[in-house]
Amino acid sequence: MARPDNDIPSTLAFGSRAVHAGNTVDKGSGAIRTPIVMANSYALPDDPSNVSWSGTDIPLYTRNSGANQIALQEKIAALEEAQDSVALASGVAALHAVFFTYLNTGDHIVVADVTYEATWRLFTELLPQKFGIEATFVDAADPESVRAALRTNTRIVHVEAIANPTTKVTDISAIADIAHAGGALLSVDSTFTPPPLYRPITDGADLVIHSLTKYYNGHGDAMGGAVVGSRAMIAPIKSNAMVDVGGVISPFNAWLISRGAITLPLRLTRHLDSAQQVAEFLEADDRVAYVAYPGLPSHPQHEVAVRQFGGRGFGAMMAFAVRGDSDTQNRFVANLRMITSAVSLGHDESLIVHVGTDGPRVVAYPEPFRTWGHLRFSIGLEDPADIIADLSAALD
Ligand code: PYR
Repeated sequence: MARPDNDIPSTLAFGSRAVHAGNTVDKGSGAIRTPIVMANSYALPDDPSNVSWSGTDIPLYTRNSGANQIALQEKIAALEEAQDSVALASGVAALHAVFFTYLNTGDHIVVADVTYEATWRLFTELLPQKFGIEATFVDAADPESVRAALRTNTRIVHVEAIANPTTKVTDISAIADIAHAGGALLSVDSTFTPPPLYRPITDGADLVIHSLTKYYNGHGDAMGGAVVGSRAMIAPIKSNAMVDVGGVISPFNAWLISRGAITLPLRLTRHLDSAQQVAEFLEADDRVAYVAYPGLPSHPQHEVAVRQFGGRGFGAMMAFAVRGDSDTQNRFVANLRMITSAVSLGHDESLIVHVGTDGPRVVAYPEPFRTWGHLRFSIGLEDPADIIADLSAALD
């Protein structure tokens, strides 16, 4: 039998790894695709005395590991050019896994001032109030403000490569140098910038977090999250978040996301091309107040984005506002005919959310990001001409 195990050469190009990594020929049936294994338990060896009940590398019990989790973890590690990854129930489960594993009561963390809403709440409510972990929010687009915020007890610097929802860009290699010089780890939420667009590990990140619900899966029908890093960094997260806390991904969702990830490079090419076209259309239209998209020279961190993403693209997320007040934004969204108003991103279909400009989180953003972000737009896989036509008609 050719290729009985997952022994694909590490020299394969990204697109080939997306197809083959993590997929094995099923020894029982001979099927050439890893089957969906909906089993809680796996047969123990004849002599189980050497089995580690808290181990995570052999299929034992779905809370420790399982065929589909292992397959997905192998695929993600191969695509991120990392030694290992851990797949969990959601992106938020992955965020918690990092912070609960690597922070202790009394520790300090430096967090970017523009982050995913659940990250913001984690550091303004749960971690300080219940666990005595203090966060300092800084403008991570200014590496010197990260340096200035470091303390002797700072354990982690946490940023997003492109920030949710305003598209602020962080210079990951600059922040990695600063965090490491200060004795801290760098964790990067790279959900807006999946590979092959970007791999923060290659710029010095210690831990990379993805909501797999988004581009990795890509079809809006399965939730998952992952943390990526070295074997030594991921092993304690596996035993903590999976075995001890139980935040595992279901086998079916792991299988769906593994299947979605096969077409990640193809989908991403389309997402990125369309996003650039849509951003240019919006910026040129007088009915639009502003567009924040890292691929536009008007974006404050455009130069950083050009260097960091190496010309491969600038993501497929943007924030913009129609000229007018909050009701105008709502009317515009209601007038859209093809584009759906819903949370989440990176799906096959375009999704728009009116996130508003008030509320404690947005008020804490520095300018210009405070007033950027009325409408967060995830550009989908529809024909870009149809996306532009829908936007244009709704602007009338
Ligand atoms: C978002 O819309 O940003 C989510 O992750 C749900």
